[in-house]
Amino acid sequence: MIRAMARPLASTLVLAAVALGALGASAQQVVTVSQKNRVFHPRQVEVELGGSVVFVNDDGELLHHVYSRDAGFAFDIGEQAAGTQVPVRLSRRGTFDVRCDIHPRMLLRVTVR
Ligand SMILES: [Cu+2]
Repeated sequence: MIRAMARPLASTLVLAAVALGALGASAQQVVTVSQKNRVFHPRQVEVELGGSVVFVNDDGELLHHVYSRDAGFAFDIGEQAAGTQVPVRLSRRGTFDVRCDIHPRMLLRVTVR
């Protein structure tokens, strides 16, 4: 009798854990920033702590190379081919600048709340 009941209970617990995991993932904010005509669109974004900025190269055949060297926020995704997307997760509050190593005029300001 005890054995017969243990199984459905275990299945229910597994389902609950999966549902919680899905909720946690959907709660994390994802902001898309496009790179087109050698400009970030938009040029300024706000993202919640733990969220991500997804950098999309929408620029025909142009390479881009997104990075930040601001203290505490430094990252470098390397050369990014047109048509690709690269997510960057934000794990610290503050404001920092993002630039392109190939096109020095490109500038994006990111604020993590
Ligand atoms: Cu660029």
